Amino acid sequence: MPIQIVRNDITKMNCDAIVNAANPTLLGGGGVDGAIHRAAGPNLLRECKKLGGCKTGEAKITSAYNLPCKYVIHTVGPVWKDGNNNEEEKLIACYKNSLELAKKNRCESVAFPLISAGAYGYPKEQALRIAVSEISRFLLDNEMLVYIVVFDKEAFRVSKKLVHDITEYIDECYVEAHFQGNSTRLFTYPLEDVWEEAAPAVTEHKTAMNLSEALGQMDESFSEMLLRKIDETGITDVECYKKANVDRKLFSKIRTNPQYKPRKTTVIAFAVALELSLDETKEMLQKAGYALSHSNKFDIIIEFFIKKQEYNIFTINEALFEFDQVLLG
Ligand code: AR6
Repeated sequence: MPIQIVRNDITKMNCDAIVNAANPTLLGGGGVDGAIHRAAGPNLLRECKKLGGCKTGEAKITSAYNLPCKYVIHTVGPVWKDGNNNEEEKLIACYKNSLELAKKNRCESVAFPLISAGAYGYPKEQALRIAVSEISRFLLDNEMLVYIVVFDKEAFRVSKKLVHDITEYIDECYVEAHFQGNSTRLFTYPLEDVWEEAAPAVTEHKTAMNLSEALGQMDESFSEMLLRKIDETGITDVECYKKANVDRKLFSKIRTNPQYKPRKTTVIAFAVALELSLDETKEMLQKAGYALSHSNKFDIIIEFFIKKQEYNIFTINEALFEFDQVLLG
């Protein structure tokens, strides 16, 4: 998954480079800067002293010494005043310059903290939005695994309104599932979803027809349906897997093996990338042996977004993260 949002201490990240939210002196400080210097040991400060500081929005690279990564990329975020002092532009530059520096140093994986979202006071929601959109932009033209490391859950709050809407939708769906009696079992197994649609109050013949039609549909595998949908939608393979937040290697495995058995989150990621309707999403899931259930929070959140035709995978992942669910891609 090219962008992963994880909750961790960045000094524990085992990747090629971690990014430090530094200050213009590059001589250490509090927050993530302090944690990185403590974990790296005094040689990091020794090297930083030779760099002659760093301007806001720019980035410089050093070795990582005692840290588990190879490099530390130091960038200086803007201090938040009121949003009218080019704060956004400067924060965008931090991500852009850090990623370019990582690329120049052949890093395959990089971890970012939420730059400026601590002592520098940038509103966390906006800081996260900028991080996600700048990293996504970079990944359109580059292959890299980029982590956004969130230290505390409070730093990662999706909009209250969205949380409220999702919570309401989850409640509604649970109630609906409750009134359907045995629906938990019915919804749990993929093939029983077929029965859900085929069984009620129809003749045996009709039921058999529907079932054979449904089985007929299963002739097309997940991989075949995915490739067909990509063709129909007119997007390129690259656009599709990038939008799905899926890496190139996984996509090529799916492409070359018509019987590839993807994870459920991968199927949904592609459904979102292709902006499939809810019915098409269910069809694609079914081909991979999965279903959407109303007794499962993850599934309800996915349904919520697809029904709203909100297909930004990062927004969906932020919401899944908020509700402690596994992420897409
Ligand atoms: N791992 C991951 N994220 C962390 C960690 C950690 N170990 N520690 C804090 N964060 P901040 P800034 C999060 O204040 O706003 C320093 O003194 C934290 O929750 O570290 O860019 C520098 O020297 C927040 O979301 O950086 C500068 O003077 C995010 O990292 C100034 O602070 C950034 O918080 C820079 O301020």
